[in-house]
Amino acid sequence: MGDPERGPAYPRRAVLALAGAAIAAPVSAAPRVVTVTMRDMAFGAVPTGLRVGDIVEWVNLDLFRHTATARNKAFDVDLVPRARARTVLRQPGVVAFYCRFHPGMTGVLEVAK
Ligand SMILES: [Cu+2]
Repeated sequence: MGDPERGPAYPRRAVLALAGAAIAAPVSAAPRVVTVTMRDMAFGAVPTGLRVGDIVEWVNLDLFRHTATARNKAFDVDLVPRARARTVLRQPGVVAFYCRFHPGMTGVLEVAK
């Protein structure tokens, strides 16, 4: 009579321990990956709510080579057509960026702490 009840007790304890570990993990610290496109000679919409540690993936969907160049030199990504690359946002602040080949292409990232 004792054996059938004991059997399942061990797996159940293990499951509880795993659940506790999951709750303790710093879920809010996970960086976000957002996408900014280059298409038709323009940058696409820049997502809001960016924070330090988030990652921007620049995606060139255009027929031309473009760069995403920060005016404060925080990043400078050079992309041939169909290429993509990632930059990590390491500092808070407002960062204006442009394309070195087409200065009319501009955008702004707002990064919170
Ligand atoms: Cu360009």
